[in-house]
Amino acid sequence: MKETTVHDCKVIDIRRYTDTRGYLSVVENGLDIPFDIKRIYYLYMVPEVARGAHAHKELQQLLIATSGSVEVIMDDGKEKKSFMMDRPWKGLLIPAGLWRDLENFSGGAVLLCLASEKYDPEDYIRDYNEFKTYKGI
Ligand code: T46
Repeated sequence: MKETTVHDCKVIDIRRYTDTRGYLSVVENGLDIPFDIKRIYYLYMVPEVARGAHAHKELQQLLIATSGSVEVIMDDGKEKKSFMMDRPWKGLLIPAGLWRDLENFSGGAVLLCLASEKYDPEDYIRDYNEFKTYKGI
């Protein structure tokens, strides 16, 4: 996890089915993403503030802006990469060991997160210097 870089983040196309009634997108365990989903949560009614500002030691995630748009800035301590999540069929796969900042939530944005682990406050690194030390930088 300590070796992951921003280049290990991947935007994937989420399966979608459409007909005259609109769209349906699906993420299924064992089929669409490289981890089992143990938890889901979502961010919404976010005012003009930044969220995130932490890294996870073990947690893997898939982030989907199911409505509106959100900028996700990934950081491996050496390099940053920005992902504009603005389509409900795009998912950002985030491996463990990377810092993330969530910025520029549009009005009405909903950011859905599918997570590989249950909630564990011990998995968070919330201090950037500590993160750099963790990455051996
Ligand atoms: C992440 C980004 C995208 C819980 O009690 N259980 C949970 O499963 C989660 C995710 C949060 N919480 C509590 C802990 C805090 O008191 O909810 C409060 C807000 O959490 P946090 O400040 O971590 O929120 P964000 O938006 O900065 O980060 C969250 C996730 O925590 C994080 O894993 O990657 O969304």
